[in-house]
Amino acid sequence: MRQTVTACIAVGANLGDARQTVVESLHDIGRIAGCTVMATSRLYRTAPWQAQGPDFVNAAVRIGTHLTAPALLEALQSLELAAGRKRPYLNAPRTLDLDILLYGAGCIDSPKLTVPHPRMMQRAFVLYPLADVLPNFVQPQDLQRVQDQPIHRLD
Ligand code: PH2
Ligand code: MG
Ligand code: MG
Repeated sequence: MRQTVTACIAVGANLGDARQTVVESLHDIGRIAGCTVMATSRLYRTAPWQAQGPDFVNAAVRIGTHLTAPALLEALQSLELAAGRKRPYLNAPRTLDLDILLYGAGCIDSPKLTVPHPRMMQRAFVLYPLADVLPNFVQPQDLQRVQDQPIHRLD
């Protein structure tokens, strides 16, 4: 069997019952064959960042997975589709967004997938949930750099 890789996924939604969809997606990720959820973050309400529409609910999950990064991406996109995800324009409001932030120590630069996620260090809505599931990765100065971006814990 392939070795287990630790991966972190950002979860976001700002259409429909965003909180419910995010919570369900955390369970759904654990049901993907070859994925085991190791930690889930708290939930956060966040202001849209370079995007339109209502506030988001954001979270993050750390998994152990036997899947390759492209296979993991495909499985996550299936969950987005099942949640009714449409892509009418860039950063449009969405029922569910699942982004691979980290895939082990891997660096991937393909047309479909860039890992580590290229904008993750600029976004409070990524860094606060990520700090919950991978505390040694996010430094206090990383959080300080994004402190002007509104973010509130939901639970
Ligand atoms: N996702 C984006 C763009 N902007 N803003 C917030 N608050 N939360 C998101 O998940 C988000 C965003 C692109 O995926
Ligand atoms: Mg995204
Ligand atoms: Mg995405």
